[in-house]
Amino acid sequence: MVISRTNIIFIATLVALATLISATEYTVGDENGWTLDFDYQTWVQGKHFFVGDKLVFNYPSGKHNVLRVNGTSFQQCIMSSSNEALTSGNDVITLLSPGRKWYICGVGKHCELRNMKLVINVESMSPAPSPSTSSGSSNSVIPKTYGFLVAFIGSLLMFLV
Ligand SMILES: [Cu+2]
Repeated sequence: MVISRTNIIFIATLVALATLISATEYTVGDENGWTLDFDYQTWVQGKHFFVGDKLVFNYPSGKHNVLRVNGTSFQQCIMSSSNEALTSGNDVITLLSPGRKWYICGVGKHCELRNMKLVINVESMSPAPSPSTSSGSSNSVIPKTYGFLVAFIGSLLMFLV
């Protein structure tokens, strides 16, 4: 069987689109952003983070920063020189591997005294899209729309290439 260039492009497009759609972007603290005295422990509750998802830290540049640390540093709010700080004020972190991830603010005593610390658990795989058992839920509509879109763009490309 000969795999044509068209087929490869078609499949690659589908894979790229599927990846794009399945990745979720989480704005840490939602509209509050990355700030003082916010309860990030509660914010994390009920959320499921998967490899490929993104964390967005929003804050006024210069007021805070974002450090990825290990569990011990997280508990004690220790910043070692090896920790590279993100400082743009719109820092996007893509979750590349499963497991626990710890983030703190390295400015002043924001971690120790003002609760600027976030711990999440990244899961390795997205759950398989389940057929809409929850009837009436608006969530089930979106994947179907995207699925149609992917199929449409895919077939369009097949004709064009
Ligand atoms: Cu801070």
